[in-house]
Amino acid sequence: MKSSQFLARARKRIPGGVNSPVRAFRNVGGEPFFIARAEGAKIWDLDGNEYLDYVGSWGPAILGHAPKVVVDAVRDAAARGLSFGIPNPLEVEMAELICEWMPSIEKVRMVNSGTEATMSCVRLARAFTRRDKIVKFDGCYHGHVDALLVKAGSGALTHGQPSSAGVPQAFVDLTISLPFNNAEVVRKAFRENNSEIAAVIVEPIPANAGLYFPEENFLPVLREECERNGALLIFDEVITGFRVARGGAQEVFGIKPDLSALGKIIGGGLAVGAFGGRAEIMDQLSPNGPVYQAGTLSGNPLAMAAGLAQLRELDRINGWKLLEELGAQYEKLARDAINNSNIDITFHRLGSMFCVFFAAGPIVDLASAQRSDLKMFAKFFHGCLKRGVCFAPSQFESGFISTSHTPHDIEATGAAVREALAEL
Ligand code: KE4
Repeated sequence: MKSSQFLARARKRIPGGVNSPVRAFRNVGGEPFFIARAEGAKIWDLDGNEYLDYVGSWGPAILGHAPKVVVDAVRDAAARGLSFGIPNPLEVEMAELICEWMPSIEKVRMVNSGTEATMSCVRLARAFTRRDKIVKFDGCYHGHVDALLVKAGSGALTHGQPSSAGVPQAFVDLTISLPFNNAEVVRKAFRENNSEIAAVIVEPIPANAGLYFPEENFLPVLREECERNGALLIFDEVITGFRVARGGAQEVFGIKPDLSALGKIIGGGLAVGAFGGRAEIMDQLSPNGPVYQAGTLSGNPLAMAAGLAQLRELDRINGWKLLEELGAQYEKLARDAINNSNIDITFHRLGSMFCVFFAAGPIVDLASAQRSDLKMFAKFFHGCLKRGVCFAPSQFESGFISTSHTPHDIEATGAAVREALAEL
């Protein structure tokens, strides 16, 4: 069966035909294709098309698709049992690796998605501080947690519902969403709410309204203000963790959060999240403390085997160095194509993450990202797709290069981008 036939069937039994909204192509038009298989930097759809893939499963595929070390590890683990609900050695090895690579994390608990990770961080912070209010930033996306679906990014923004229906006003009232990169507004929020703010949660490098960066003083001000007011600083590193550096964004910026949320890469493509931080905070969790949090499949051996294999391979090949080289090569080609196009475009890249905004810069927050011309982006997306390059089907996402991409793949991508821009 072809993609269109599966899509017709899917729409009958799955809302929008997809199990996650951003896959629906609503922001770019057209119909999503269905994957037949994926390997390395490439994906093939049911209709016989081959693409160079920069969605990368939205971050997990940092080694590319079906890396041998990960597939072998999953196969070996599966032969010994799929899930036990009884402690297994691999979850200890994963906890030790995370704590070694991210020293701000003294204790960590595995969960099954980034959403569970951020949700658990919020509950823990509220219990530890005995406060209720949470500060987040417009356009940052932390999963579909009720408390955080306020002016959220990613699919919520893509589909025009940054503040979701179904979240009680009482929850919204406890969430303060501020513009990113505005230190004065953060200070003001603490002055106005200081004894009530439990935590500030932030994507240290926002990647869910497109990709943009913290200005020099911004993250340090968050750290200072939380310290001064007895609130916790939560870094949502579900995307940036182990991607932008071995120790994530907290290593890049030299800032120690009180709690971190992780996901994506640590699962090697299987469903995994994790949250961790200072032991005195984490020990508030059941069974040691009064904060309940649990999960049938948390730390299951398959997901642990996949994540450990991926992280260890990334370290063995010093993947971050290769990703920087490939990213720099792509940036040069993309900037040449953009300069050649005479279109208002802002290109952002950090390591293997990149984004093409169809708007003049500077782009430093959600408001500036929303100046982007979504119609132009849609044409660009399809122009690249028909040339065999698959970017994220939304202006408000980031692209991901993997260690499986080759310099030749990057050259071909640069050529497709140049032609797609010339066609606009
Ligand atoms: P999950 O619950 O989707 O595993 O993770 C939620 C999450 C938390 N924090 C950050 C910074 C995230 O980016 C995400 C999820 N990312 C989106 C794409 N930007 C997932 C793609 C999707 O929703 O289908």
